[in-house]
Amino acid sequence: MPSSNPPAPSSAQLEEVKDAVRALLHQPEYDDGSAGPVLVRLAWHSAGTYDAASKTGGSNGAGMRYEKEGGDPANAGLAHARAFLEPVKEKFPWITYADLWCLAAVVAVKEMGGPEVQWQGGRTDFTDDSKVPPRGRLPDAAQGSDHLRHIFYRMGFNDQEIVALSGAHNLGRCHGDRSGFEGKWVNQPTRFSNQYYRLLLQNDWKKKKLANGLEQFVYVDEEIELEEGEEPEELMMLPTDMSLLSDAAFRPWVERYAKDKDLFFAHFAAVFGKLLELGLVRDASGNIVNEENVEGGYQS
Ligand code: HIF
Repeated sequence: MPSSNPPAPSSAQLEEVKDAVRALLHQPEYDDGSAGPVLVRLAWHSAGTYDAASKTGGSNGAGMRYEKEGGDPANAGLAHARAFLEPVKEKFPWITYADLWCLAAVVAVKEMGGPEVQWQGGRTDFTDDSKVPPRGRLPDAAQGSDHLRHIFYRMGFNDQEIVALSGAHNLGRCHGDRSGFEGKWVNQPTRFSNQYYRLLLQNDWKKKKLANGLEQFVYVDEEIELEEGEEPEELMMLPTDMSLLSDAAFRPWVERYAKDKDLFFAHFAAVFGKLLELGLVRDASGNIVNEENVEGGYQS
């Protein structure tokens, strides 16, 4: 590590960044009023390119700033998340994009009522696109449990971890102009809970073919109290979400997390923390050991 690198930030400096992220979460004009869900998705897509066999991809580098990764159709819509964070990067230029994207998700999960996810900084930013991972490593929501295992085993996760991670679909929604799927998984998509698992189990999900040819699963919640003139809103599940129910190894975890919110929170915190560390090689003092073409990194 060249000695011109800055010292690691103090916890007070990190707290300032976290405060700035907290301050931008409330976005009355955007989606369901919060930047939180799309920030969680940004962090996950930055890390979820990891391939354990070749040790490539992962949360280092912030490769989505380059067309090669940012322009991947799998990342459609994440420019919104990056734009939300740009003023924070401008105010605190010492933090790398790669660290900021992961930290913002940790702040968002907590602020939306979720658990505290362990986070460690030190990620560096690529200075060109030569180390950006190839496209095609993120999951395809139209597929089933074999595909989920193929994608998440590649990153080093097991079945329980796949189901625990999946609870993040409590948050946010699908957008026709991004993924082509439409709608939200739960009624309150800006509050972190285990509702996703309960709805999966309780409801009678019906297959629906969208005008673009994609198939998703839908349910209209009759019990929800509506304001006068309000239409009942359809909730949705992706084919990959439904595969958690039909798969004999996944389903017991869906049942446990539906019943036990504390267990889900504990397991989610652990697995999301693990996701954010994918692809990082740290030395004994926690600094990320990286080669050429990067910006950031702290003094050893
Ligand atoms: Fe998602 N996910 N995800 N996802 N995801 C979408 C939206 C969000 C998959 C597909 C989609 C995870 C796993 C998988 C979030 C967080 C996580 C969308 C809709 C699709 C299609 C995008 C759009 O149209 O805007 C698939 C196939 C996954 C493999 C199981 C993670 C576990 C659940 C890893 C995860 O953390 C979040 C948050 C959103 C909502 C984004 C928003 O803009 O509101």
